[in-house]
Amino acid sequence: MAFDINMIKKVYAGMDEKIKTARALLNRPLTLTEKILYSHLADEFPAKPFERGKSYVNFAPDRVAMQDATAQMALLQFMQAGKDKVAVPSTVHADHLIQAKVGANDDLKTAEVTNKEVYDFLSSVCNKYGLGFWKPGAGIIHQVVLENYAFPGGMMIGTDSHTPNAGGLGMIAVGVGGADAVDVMAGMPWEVKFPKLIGVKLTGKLNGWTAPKDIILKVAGLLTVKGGTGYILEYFGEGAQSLSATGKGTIGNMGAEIGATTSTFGFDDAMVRYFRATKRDDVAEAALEVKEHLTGDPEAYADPEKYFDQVIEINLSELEPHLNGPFTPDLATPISKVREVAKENGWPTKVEFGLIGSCTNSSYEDISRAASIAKQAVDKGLKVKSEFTVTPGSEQVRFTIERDGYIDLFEKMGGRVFANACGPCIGMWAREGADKQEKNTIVHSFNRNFAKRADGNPNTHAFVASPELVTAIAISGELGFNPLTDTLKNDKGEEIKLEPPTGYELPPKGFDVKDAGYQEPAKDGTGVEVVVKPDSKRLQLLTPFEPWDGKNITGAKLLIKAAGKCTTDHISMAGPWLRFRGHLDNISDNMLIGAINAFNQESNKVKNQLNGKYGKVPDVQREYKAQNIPTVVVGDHNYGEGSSREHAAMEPRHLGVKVVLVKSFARIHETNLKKQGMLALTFEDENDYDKIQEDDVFNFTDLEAFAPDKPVTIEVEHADGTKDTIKALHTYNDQQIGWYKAGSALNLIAAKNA
Ligand code: MIC
Ligand code: SF4
Repeated sequence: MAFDINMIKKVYAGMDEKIKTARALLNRPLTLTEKILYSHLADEFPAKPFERGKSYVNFAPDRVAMQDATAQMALLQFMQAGKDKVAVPSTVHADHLIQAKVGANDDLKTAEVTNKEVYDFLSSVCNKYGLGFWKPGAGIIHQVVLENYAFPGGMMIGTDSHTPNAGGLGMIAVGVGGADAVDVMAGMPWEVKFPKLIGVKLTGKLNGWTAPKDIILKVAGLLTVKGGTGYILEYFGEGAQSLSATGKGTIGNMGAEIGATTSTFGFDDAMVRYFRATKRDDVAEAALEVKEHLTGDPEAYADPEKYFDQVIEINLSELEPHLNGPFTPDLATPISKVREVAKENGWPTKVEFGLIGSCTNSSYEDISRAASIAKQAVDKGLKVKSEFTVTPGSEQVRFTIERDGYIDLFEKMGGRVFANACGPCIGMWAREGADKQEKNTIVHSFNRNFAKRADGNPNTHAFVASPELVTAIAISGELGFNPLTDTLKNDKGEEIKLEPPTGYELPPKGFDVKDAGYQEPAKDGTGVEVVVKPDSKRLQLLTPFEPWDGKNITGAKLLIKAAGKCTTDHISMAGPWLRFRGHLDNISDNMLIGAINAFNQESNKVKNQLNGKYGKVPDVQREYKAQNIPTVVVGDHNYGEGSSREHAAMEPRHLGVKVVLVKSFARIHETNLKKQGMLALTFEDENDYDKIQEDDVFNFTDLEAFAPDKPVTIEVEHADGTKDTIKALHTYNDQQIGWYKAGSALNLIAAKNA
């Protein structure tokens, strides 16, 4: 049911020839990334090698995966594309909409009632158009993909920024917006700039308390949240081969936190073991037959400086466990320094919650290692000081860890198990007392820790660490607790030192599951009815966006100048708003409500230039829209960092914002804006950001000549009558200018298939 071995064999059958051609074209040995990219070209081989970071390339991905919070909008768009069936194997995963409150069973039952309309919609669209549907409770998209679909040398896109999790099994798996997924499902290529490459050489071996998570926490500290933008990270070396496949998945997953396009690893024994354990011996056999194509050429790894644009080397034997945070995933502190740094920064050191699991860290290895720490607490009479929760990544993992006694153990330690879903990781956490907005600290093994993300409280300081370290810290209740050196007092008053974690890479008794939660689509879906009620609050059919009138934009007012970090969580918040992910007008009421207004340092309070009054961002924007007045959003660096949610681009489009002008963009968000027919621009001179004032009006003077590589001129009129003329850059190629002209990329597809 789950995967298609013939599709995989077909990919492998073509690889030999394509890789030979690519080697001849580049006239040198190849990295793994180049092998996978060049064997997935949608068009003929080019006459010259692609230029990294410059050439736009059309690729032909093997699969598409979507999660429920993004699939709704993607599928609503697909329904407009005029196709009967998806062109490549595709799946939808119901994971984001389940709220974590009481515990797995109750929460799942509640979700099935509250989200019924959306689940019915997803299930029927899947059935109609030939997509596999993983029902609520089946697990989190990235874990389910790893267990069922990922394969070395493959290429996949997914409407979720953590899709690169599948890089753990040697895939090029990339997070995209729904409109990109629609292209591929409609049988068109997926376009992306040929990435630059970072080689990460891992030497030595993890030991003691260090886990794969610490590798990516360290890398995030080195590269920062924007250091990976435009890059694929390729991990290699003996250290890489010593990691489990799921450990590699964790590293790939969190590549999203540094903005990387994806991360990948060469095929190795750990992957073979994982395929066998997940009952995919045939994938292992097929991959073994072409194994030289599924890893980089030895020359590339022997002399990485020549093959990669940047090289990082990490000695795993010396790596320390890390805690990253608060409020940003790249603030990396080795555990031995946390106490000191926390004091300097005034971070609350009492830990209220330890949360393990999520798509990032819920493998059998993670859980068994964390459980070995929990067991010591139970056996040695240590009272657990923080609350503790576990979110399994899939039903298969949950069923297996329950069978092997780990759930029981966590419960004995005082922990709670949430449903196999995103839950607290995405603000779907009904945390008691969060509304009081008290300053507090939590530690989790998830990937993101932006303000308000887990519980909606802006004062929650969230730190990211490995599950084993989170468990130890939860037992101690103290942020600075260093299990390598510190002791804890037990109920008899004895000083106890925790032993380093031990665990199993894979379940010794194999994986097991009763009902994995998969729904196979109907063979012939033509008769399946898809229901979207006209008065629904959660689903709304889309109306195509207006095409560009071909004229310069003039008289555009500044809606907001956002200061500092403006992630997709600031632009289109998740948590309670997830319920409107299928209803563009309703979700637009969250547009930019988290962004900080540079003129008053407040969120959701901007000046309405029509009456001088301050109002909520969406309200003010709706007033401009009502009067047909175009507006501009101005932002700082790495604007739109984080999620793939295209709502962050569709909401401003729907409400009449015309331009987003920033110092720099995160990759997925920039593409999302382009696809939805918005103008995504960057300041040629970053300092021009400072020239923008609260009452500014923008006139574009040469947009009528919009062309690739040609900067755009903007006249900025200030309230005092003075003017500044500034230049803005863009990265639109001819095709993307076509989207802009048509009003959106989808308008073009729909016209073609009409
Ligand atoms: C996230 O981790 O932020 C999410 C929620 O999974 C998002 C997708 C979404 O907003 O639906 C992502 O990472 O792309
Ligand atoms: Fe879900 Fe969190 Fe993973 Fe996103 S990062 S897919 S919200 S578990």
